[in-house]
Amino acid sequence: MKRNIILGLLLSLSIGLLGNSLQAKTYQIGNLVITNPWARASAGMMKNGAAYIPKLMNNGQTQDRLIAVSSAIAKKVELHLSSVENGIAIMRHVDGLNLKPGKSAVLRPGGYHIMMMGLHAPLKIGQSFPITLTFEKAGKIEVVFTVRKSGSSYGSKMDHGKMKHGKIKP
Ligand SMILES: [Cu+2]
Repeated sequence: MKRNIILGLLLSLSIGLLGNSLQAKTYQIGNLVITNPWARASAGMMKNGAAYIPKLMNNGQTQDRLIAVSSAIAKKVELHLSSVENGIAIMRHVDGLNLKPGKSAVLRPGGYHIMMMGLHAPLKIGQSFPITLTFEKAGKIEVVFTVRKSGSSYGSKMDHGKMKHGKIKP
């Protein structure tokens, strides 16, 4: 009888731990909430990588703006926007991303993303690394991105690696 109680306790404890690991990973700075940041695993010798934020919520009353991204993971880290022009998928460097009050923005494959050019090492599944995000009003926050398999439920089917770069501003 006593043993069953202990087993039950252990079971609920381990379920609790499992539940925690499946919970959304969130970061908050001021009125902004950043949920589940992730990066795509890089294939072989690929020197470029991309990082995404499925949900970037602005709970404030005023607009904010993501104005800079930086990390020691690669030689150069920039905010990019992918689009399709004349049937060709391209991406270009953008100055920032507006975050409207009461709305959420998304950084995803095929849209806005953080581009890492000249990775110092391949991004392997399960690894994590920091990127510092700078917002016009809320300020700076270091966020940890988890490396996931490309084509995971976090992404889309669009293959970033096959894209051509548009003009990149200095
Ligand atoms: Cu890009």
